[in-house]
Amino acid sequence: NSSAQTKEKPFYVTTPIFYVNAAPHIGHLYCTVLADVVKRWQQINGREAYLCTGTDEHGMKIQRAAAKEGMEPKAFCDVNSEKFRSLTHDADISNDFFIRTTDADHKDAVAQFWLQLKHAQLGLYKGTHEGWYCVSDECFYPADLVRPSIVPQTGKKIMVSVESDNEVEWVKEETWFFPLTKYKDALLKFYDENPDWVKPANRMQEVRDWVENHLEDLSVTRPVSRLNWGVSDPEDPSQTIYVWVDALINYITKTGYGSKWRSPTEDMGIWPADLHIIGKDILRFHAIYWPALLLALGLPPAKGILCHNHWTMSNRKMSKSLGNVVNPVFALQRWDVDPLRYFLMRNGNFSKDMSYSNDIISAIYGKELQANIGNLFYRIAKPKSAAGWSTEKAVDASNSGAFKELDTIKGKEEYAQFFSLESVLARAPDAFSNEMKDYNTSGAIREVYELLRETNRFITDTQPWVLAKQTQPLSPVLLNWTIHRSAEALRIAAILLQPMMPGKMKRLLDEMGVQPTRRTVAYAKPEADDAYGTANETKSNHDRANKHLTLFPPMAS
Ligand code: ME8
Repeated sequence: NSSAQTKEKPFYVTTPIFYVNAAPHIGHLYCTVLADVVKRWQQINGREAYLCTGTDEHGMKIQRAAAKEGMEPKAFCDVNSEKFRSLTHDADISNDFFIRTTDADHKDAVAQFWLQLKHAQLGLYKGTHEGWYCVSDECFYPADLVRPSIVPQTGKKIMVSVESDNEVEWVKEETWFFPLTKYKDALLKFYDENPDWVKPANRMQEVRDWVENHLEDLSVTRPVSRLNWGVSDPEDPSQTIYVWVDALINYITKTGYGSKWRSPTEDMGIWPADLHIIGKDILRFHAIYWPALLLALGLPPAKGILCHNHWTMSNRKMSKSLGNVVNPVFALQRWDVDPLRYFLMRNGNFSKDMSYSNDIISAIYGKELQANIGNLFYRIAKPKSAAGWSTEKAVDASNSGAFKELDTIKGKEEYAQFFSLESVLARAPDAFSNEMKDYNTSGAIREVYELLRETNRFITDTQPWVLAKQTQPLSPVLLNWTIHRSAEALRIAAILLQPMMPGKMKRLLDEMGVQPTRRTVAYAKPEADDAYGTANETKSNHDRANKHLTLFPPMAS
């Protein structure tokens, strides 16, 4: 049938795969939560979606880290990879795949990709390579991008990368080369045809500048004498494949490359990815090397790259090498999963570095989660016997056309406050979606925050608890109207915030009696759902007020 034929390819989003030389930190968690939010956003927009994350386990950096611990590399990787895997679980990440580059299917995919690359028309060639190699960044730097430095503790003179400040060492060796310079025109053409390929735009410009001015052929193996922890060239076992080539291929492994497909004439499953989410530190690998490698095989690159900035502690990039890291496991325990996810998505951005601080999280928790969402939830979902209203009755009143009675007072100055929520209620859902189109979670959250703040203000102004006791003819309908508009705002906000706070928003929507099938973005507009309400009257008021209605409990400081 034709609908099956035209069925949209599922959305496929990826995170970088993380080095296992040390335990995860907040930066890794941020990127993974962002990818999860993107995936869940697609899902509540009705699209099938997949998320791949995992760990990068080969290469010199890991080989040395394992040796330092006196461990076999694989055993070392097992221990550290597990920390990343359990973090995805603890942070409620809905990843479909957790890839390890030591997985058999991945090593097989790398070997096949390698052979295709070697025998491609503009394929690999062998030569002598010399240059400055940085083990910490796992890449060579051109001579104009290194500088002398001194190790403060020892006074030792070393050379470091200008970009990352990490130590570089001079190496000269026989390796295979990828003729990257021959792909210059193809890359520039690709960027021309896809001007928004890398977001934000200044990052696209950086990539372009690099391709125009700094392109060099890429040394893509290391002699096995120097590096044996990796995938070796099946035809030339004296060479181990460069860890970055190995790592980038992860994005196609789980789509079935090597096992189900090898060329674009076959069904590539969920490839090409719709979005690679990466930090600015690894832009060049993703925006230059990776598309060039795929172009060499005639395969399509991902449809887009989202490049985020870094979390800092005391103004320095949080990094495993520097040791100034926040342990995400402790942070999750301290703040709980959803509040931490909310904070990361609220303060994450693509234009400047972001500072991590418990004081900031604490302030946001109090002001936005407890006093705004939590308070509105408490006000709206109060049991009717205590408050004199119910959302169920309010929804019924809306369905029965009772609000038509209010037509007579619309536009009258003394009733203005009753209609003061309408404009923001109408605007917020689209505004949220627009921000999410650019993956701007921070802007999206701001829209919902504004909606809920206005709704709390609306309730304070209209005083439903007073209306509930009044006996004027319009009082009952005004009461239902006030509760209905407030409940709509809360229901819509909860639907939209599901990707950021899946657990808390599920509870909120459950308590409001919103049916599970009515939690998609299509329902996130006023009057889109005509059958919900806090019908749950069986629990004692005390119980509900003190326990069940506290969405964001007080934090121990
Ligand atoms: O580069 N703030 O792995 P990696 C925000 N294995 N995000 C941060 C961050 C910070 N301070 N520090 C790290 C590698 N990240 C390679 C990737 S992909 C085929 C191979 C995040 O463990 C950010 O997304 O160093 C960054 O790009 C990534 O972790 C690098 O993780």
